[in-house]
Amino acid sequence: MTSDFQPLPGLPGTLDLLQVSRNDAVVHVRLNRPAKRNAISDALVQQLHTCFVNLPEGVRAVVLSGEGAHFCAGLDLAELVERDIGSAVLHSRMWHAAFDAIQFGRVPVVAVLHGAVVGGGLELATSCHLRVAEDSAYFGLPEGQRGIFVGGGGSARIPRLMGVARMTDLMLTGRVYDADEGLQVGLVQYRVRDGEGLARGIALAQRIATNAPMSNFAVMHALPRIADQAQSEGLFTESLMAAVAESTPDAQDRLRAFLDGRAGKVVKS
Ligand code: 1HE
Repeated sequence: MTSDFQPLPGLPGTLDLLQVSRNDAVVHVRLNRPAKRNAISDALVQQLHTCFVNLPEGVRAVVLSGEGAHFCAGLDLAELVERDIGSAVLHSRMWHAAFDAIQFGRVPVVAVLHGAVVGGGLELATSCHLRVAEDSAYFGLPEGQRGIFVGGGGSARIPRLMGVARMTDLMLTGRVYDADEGLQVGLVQYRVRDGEGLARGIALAQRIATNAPMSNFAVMHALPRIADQAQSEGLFTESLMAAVAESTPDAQDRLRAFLDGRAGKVVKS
């Protein structure tokens, strides 16, 4: 936890596999199972779900990171017991529910990635809205080697970022991308040095938290759906979403502030 962040009380249930802290409008969720490289057990996936569906009022953005030397080693292979087909489907659906609560939840989530971001760990990272990679981060999908398939939404989310051909390569050959390759193929949007990821993630989250909530909602919920629609339907959805956003008092205040010279200009960063 960074010094400005305080433990966030009041979330339901036991969240012993997460460290959850808050500083004003930003919540920091840290995977906290370093002895197992933050491998995602059933308990951890359920705790992620509980955490993200119960974010308190006033939270505007989340940073997600991992404790220890790695962001996340993926599915807890020790729990990969023999399941009948029905239970296996439900197990995957449990992951989908948790990661949907992140992607289509209340607020944008910035993932800060270091070390292994593999298998289900990459599925988790790609359910977030922005990804910051430190030098040490690397990305792989060892499911092929383990004799299984992705089950946490990876087949839907990862190709949307880097394409089916690249995902096929990672899964068939065990190829691993380093942090620079992750940036190059579109898996991550920001690259920083080791140890700088959290500060960058928090700075991004604080910036995101200043946006109008309805604009953030539109980006999170409308943008990916429009990308999945045919152009005609997409344009119609866009018009509806634009009208909703424009009609909020927040939008009207912000537009007035610009016209009155009280709002910042767009400048080169
Ligand atoms: C684990 C897991 C795990 C570590 N499940 N226990 N994921 C994988 O195939 C990745 C498997 N893990 C690794 O390749 C390596 O552990 C790492 C590169 C991530 C880290 O290496 P290292 O040297 O830092 O740690 P380690 O010594 O390998 O592991 C430390 C402990 O964590 C050790 O347990 P210990 O009791 O012997 O100390 C490991 O067994 C344990 N551990 N990773 C269980 N994944 C919804 S479908 C998703 C499908 C997938 O995610 S498939 C990919 C699974």
